[in-house]
Amino acid sequence: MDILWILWTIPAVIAVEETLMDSTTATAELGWTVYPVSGSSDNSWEEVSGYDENMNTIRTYQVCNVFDNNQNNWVRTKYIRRRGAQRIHVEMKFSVRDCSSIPNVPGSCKETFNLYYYESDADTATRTSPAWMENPWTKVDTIAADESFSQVDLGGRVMKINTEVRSFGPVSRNGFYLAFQDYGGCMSLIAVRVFYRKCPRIITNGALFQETLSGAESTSLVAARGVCIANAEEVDVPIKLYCNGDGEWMVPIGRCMCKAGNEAVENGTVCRACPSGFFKPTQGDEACMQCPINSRTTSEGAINCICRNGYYRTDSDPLQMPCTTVPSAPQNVISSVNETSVMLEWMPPRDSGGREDVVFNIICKSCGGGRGGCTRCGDNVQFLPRQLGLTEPRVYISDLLAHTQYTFEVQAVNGVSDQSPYSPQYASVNITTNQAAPSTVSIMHQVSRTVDSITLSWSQPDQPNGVILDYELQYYEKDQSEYNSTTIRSQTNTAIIRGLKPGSIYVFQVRARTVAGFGRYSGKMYFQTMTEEEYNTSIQEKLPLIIGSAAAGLVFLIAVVVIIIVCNRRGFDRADSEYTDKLQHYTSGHMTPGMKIYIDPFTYEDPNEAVREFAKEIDISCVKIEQVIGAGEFGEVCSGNLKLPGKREMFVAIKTLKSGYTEKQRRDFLSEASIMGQFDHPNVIHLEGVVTKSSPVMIITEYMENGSLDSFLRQNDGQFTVIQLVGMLRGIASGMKYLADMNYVHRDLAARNILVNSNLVCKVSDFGLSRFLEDDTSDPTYTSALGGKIPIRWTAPEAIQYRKFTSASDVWSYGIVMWEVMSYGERPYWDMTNQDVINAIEQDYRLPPPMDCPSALHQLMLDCWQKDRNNRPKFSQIVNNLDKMIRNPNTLKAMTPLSSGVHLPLLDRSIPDFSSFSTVDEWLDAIKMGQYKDNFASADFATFDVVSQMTMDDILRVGVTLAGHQKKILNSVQMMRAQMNQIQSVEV
Ligand code: ACK
Repeated sequence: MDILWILWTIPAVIAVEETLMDSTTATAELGWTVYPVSGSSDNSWEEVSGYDENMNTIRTYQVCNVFDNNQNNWVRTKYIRRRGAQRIHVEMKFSVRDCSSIPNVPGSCKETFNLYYYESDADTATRTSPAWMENPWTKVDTIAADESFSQVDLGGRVMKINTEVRSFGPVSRNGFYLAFQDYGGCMSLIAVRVFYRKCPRIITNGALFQETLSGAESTSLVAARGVCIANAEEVDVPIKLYCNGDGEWMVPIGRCMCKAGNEAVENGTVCRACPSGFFKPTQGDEACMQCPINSRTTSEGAINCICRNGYYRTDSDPLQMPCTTVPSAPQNVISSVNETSVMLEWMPPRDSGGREDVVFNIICKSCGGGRGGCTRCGDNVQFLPRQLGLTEPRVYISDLLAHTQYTFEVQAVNGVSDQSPYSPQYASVNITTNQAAPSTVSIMHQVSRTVDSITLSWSQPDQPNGVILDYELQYYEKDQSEYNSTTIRSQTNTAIIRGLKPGSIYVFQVRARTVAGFGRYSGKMYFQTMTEEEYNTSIQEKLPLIIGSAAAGLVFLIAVVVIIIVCNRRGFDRADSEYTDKLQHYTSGHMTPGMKIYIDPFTYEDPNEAVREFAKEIDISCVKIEQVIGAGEFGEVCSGNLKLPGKREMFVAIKTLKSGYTEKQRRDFLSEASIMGQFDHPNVIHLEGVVTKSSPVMIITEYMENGSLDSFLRQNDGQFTVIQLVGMLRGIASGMKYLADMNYVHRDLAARNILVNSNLVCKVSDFGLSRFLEDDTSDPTYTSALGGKIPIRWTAPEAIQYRKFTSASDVWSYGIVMWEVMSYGERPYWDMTNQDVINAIEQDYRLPPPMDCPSALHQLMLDCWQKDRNNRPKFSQIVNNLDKMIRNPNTLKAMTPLSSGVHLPLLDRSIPDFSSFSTVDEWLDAIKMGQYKDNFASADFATFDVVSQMTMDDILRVGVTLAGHQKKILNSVQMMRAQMNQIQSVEV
C-alpha cells in the first residue's frame, strides 16, 4: 500500500548542547594528568594560567619542545561522565606557533596535535594506566591549526586562537577521558569544552515533540513521536520528527490541526477556542471568522453561528452567509381582465429577506355564490407559465368562470419561507370576470337518419362559461347558399332535423348559448339523408325477421321491440323508429341543458369512427406487458406498464383481443373502449387508450391492484369495518350516479364488475356488451332470455321480463351489490336456481340482511328492490344517504334482529339451520368456518348442545382471533340457540 508521507516545515530551532566538561569554568587548577612527568618543565604539557580573548582568567596547557626530537607529550583530562549521551563533541580552542617562524628549528617541528578518548565505567585511571599510546586510547583526529602565529610584538606574542570541534561515538560506558598528544610542536591548549547534543522540546505542525538525544553517529536520525496539542486533532498519521546527529529536528511527517471551533495562535503552538461572536466550522489552519449578519454564538469555541429569531438559513446556504428572512409582500399588483382571463403583474417585494431566490405563488379564490365566502378555485383554472414558483412578476390566468368575482393572492416566498411559522406575505387583488360566450362545439355526429330527417348529437363546449341555456343549429342544403339556412333551437345536445329532402347532403353548424350570448358556430359538418332506395332496402331487410320471430298479438309486438333492440346492437341501419329508450332519453328534455351525454358507439355508421373519437390510439412501443392476470371474454387480461412520451410510466391493465378474431368480434371488443373513453370519473375505470394499429389489439386501462370486488371481499372475509364497507358502496354509487347522469345504463352492475385499487377505491368497470349476446355461451351467470343474455340474480324484474333496462334497473342491481359487499362476496340467493329467484322476487321475497349488516343499509337495499321502478331511489339519493351514514356512524349501529325476517324463506338461508347437519364439523363447514374444526374438537365443543352455549370468551379461547370470524361464529351460535328454542316450543 502506498503511504503518502507529507513533509511539513519545521521552524529553525537551535540545537541544545549539554556541556559535560568546560575547562574555562575551572576556578582552581585543572589538575589534568601529564605524561611524561619527570624532567624539566620543557618536557611536557604544563598547566599555565592565562587570559582568554575577553581577558578572563583561564587555565591552559602549553607545550613547546620544538628543538628536541622524538617528543611524545600527553595530557589527560579528568574522568568525564557520559550522562546518556551517545555521541560526544569536543570543542578545542588552541594556538600553535608557526614552525617556520622559529629560527633554526629542526625539521621535526610540528604544528598539529592528536586527540584521543578512552572509555571507562569508573574513574580508574592512574599515572600509568591507561598506557599512553593509541590503543588502549582511541584516536579521534589529528588537529591542525587553521592559523598559526609567527610574530612577536612588544607586548608579547600575538595569539591566533583556533577553534576546532571534533566528535566521536558511539560511547556506551559510564564515562571517558580525553587526551591530547603533542609530538614536537609549540602550542597552547586554551580551552576544552566537552558536550553532547539534543533536539529540543518543540511544538511544530500542531504537535508536541519531547526533547530527544541525538544519535550515536553524526548521520543517525532518532525518530520521535509527536502528540497533538490541546484542541488539535491528527490530520495525517503518524506524527513524527527525526532528531539528527547535530541535535536538529528534520523530516517532519504527519500533522495535527486545530479542531473546528478553535484557531491556531502563538505561532501555531496553541489551539484557542474561537471567542464569542466568532466561529470556525471545520478543522484546519484557518482563523475563526466573525459571525455573519443576523447570527450569533451562544458560547466560545463555536463551530457555527445560529440565526437570530426570525432569520433562517437553508440547508445549502454557506455558514458564512448572513441569515436571511422571509420576503415582504409583492407590491402594486395590477390586473387586466379579458373576458374569462386575467393578466396579473406586480412589483417585487420591497424586502427580499436578504435572498435572491424570491419566487411568487398565486392563490386563486372564487368569491361568487353571493354568500360572501370564498372558495379555492378548482383544477380547471389555467396559469401561465404556472401557478407556483413564478420567477417573473406576472402570470396569465385563464379558464375562469364568466361573470364571477375572484380574489388572487400573490405570495412572495423565498428559500427560507417554509421555515417561518407564519404564512407568506401576499398582496391581493379582486377582479370580476366578464360575461363570456361559450366556446365552440367541437364534435357533432349523426345518431340516425331517414329519407327526410337526420338526428344529430354533439358534445358540450369545453368551456361553457356558464349554464348553457340552449343550442342553435343552423343548416342548409350543400348546394344552396348559406343565406338560405334554417335555424332551430334545442335545449339538449341532440336534435332531430325534419323536413329534409331525400338523398341530400346538408351542412350543419351548431353553437351554444349562455346568458352571455351565443358562442361561435362550430365548423361545418356534412350529413346526408337516406335515398328512397336505401330506405326501402332497410325495410325489406327487417320484414322477414319481424315475421319469422313473431307469434301473435301482444307476443308479436314484444318481439318486434326486442328484435329492433337486437338489430340495433348488431349494427343494422338505423332509422328513427328503431331507437330504444336510450335515444328517447336524449330528446326527452329532462336532462340538465349542457350536460354531457353518453353516445352509444353502435349508433355510429362506422363503429371504428367511435373508437377514433373516444379512445386515444397508443403506440405499441409505449406498452410493456408483464404478466397475465386473468381471462377476459376476448382474450387474456394482463398487467403491464405504459410509458407515454412526456408522462410518467404507469402501471396499467391490458385487455387483449385473441388472434383469429372476426371483424365483428373486433368491433364488439373495441366498443368497450369507445364507451369507457367517454367517461371521466374517479369511480369509473379510466381508459388510457387502445392499440389498434398493431396486433394484438388492446384496451389499456388504469391498474386496480385489488382486482374484482367480489373475489377481493371473499379473500378478506370479515376484515373491514362497516364504515369501510359503506365507503366502498358510496364510491360505487357515485360512479353510477355519474353514469346515470350521462344517460348510460350499465345493465350488468355486480360486484364482479367493480374493480378495487390499493386504496380500497371502487370503480365501476366492464362496459362490454358482448356477454349479453346470444352467441356467447361461456358464462352461466348470463342466462339466455328472449333478446339476449341476462345476469338474472342482479337484474330488476322489469328488465328480465320485458327488457326495460334503465338507470332504475341499475339501481336494483346496485342493491344486490350492496348485499354482496355486506356479506363479503356471498352469492346472491345462494344456491337457489334462477327460476326460484325469479319466482321468489315475484312473490315479494327479498334478500335478508347479511350478518352484521346495519338495518339502515338493509333498508336501502330494500328500497333499491322496490317492484315499481319509479319508487326506487335515484343514484344521487343513494350517494346522499350513504354520505349521511358516514357522517353519523351512529345510524349504522342498529342491526336487524335475526329472527325478525319478514321474508323467512330467504332469511333462513343466510345462516344455515343447524338441524340439517349431523355434526359440528359439518355445521362449521356450512358457515364457512371449517378451518376451526380442530380448534372446536380439541376444546371439547363437539356437540350442538355445548356449541349453542358458547360465549364470546369461549370463541376466543378456542383460538378464533379474527374479529370477523368471531362475529360470524357468535351469530351462528345465537341462531342455533334461537332455532333450538323454536324447536323446543314447537315440541311443547
Ligand atoms: O379478480 P381479478 O384479479 O380482477 O381477475 C379479473 C381478471 O382481470 C379478468 O377480468 C382482472 N382485471 C380486469 N381489469 C383490471 C384492472 N383494470 N386492473 C386490475 N385487474 C383487472 C380482474
